[in-house]
Amino acid sequence: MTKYILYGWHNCASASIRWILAELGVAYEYRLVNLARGVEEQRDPSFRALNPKGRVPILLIGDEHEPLSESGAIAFYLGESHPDAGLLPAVGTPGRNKFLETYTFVINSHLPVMRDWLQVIREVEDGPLQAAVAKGGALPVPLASDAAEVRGIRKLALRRLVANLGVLEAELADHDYLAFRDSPSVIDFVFTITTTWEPFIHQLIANKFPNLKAYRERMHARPTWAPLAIEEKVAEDLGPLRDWEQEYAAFLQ
Ligand SMILES: N[C@@H](CCC(=O)N[C@@H](CS)C(=O)NCC(=O)O)C(=O)O
Repeated sequence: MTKYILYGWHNCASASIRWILAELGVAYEYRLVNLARGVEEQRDPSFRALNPKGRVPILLIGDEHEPLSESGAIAFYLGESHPDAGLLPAVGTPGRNKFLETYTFVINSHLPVMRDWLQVIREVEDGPLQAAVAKGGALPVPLASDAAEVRGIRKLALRRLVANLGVLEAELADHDYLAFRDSPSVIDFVFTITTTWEPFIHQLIANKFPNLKAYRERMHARPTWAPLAIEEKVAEDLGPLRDWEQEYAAFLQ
């Protein structure tokens, strides 16, 4: 019997959970929630009953189908529930505290900045988020009301992103994986997925952060990555900057 059911959508926070499940070699049922503009299954009341925040991923656990949302919580839960895989140092073992430090940094500092950058991109593509919110009364909360504010948020997000990546770059100076480890932990999968969300971020890493670039390649060389990348429709091509991104090109230097 399948112990887990995962709700997700292509190349987003749920992909890190799929990657961890693949690493664990655990069978699960996967249910796609179509987040595409105009479909937006995340607004459906039956989905909201599982996660009132209206977001993926959600993991249903065990025969009771207990729902757990938040990629950080799910990754931690899976690491702890499958100790033999060594993807999360147990309480009282070496490296546990450093793991918690980096884990919290990625969840607390890196993920919200990625969200700010991506959310304003969506705002540019869709028009003001207020309209999207009015449509469904749903998250995401409106971020910006005019173009100047959008630019300000993007620039602040990029400054914070560069600072955050600098912290992780330093961690990788003497170690192959985050949290000063020589083997992967759950946070490596949570972080690495974020580097495929947006070509500009990938480009930032390729240009400015050699340790992170090598680390990203190391993570993508894992046998579990290639099949997942195909299923998640991840584009590896760096591609040229889009017109509106030119304004931020200085951050890539
Ligand atoms: N903090 C949450 C964020 C999850 C999240 O934002 N998921 C996005 C897809 S990557 C989503 O469901 N978006 C739907 C929406 O915002 O309406 C986590 O890490 O799980």
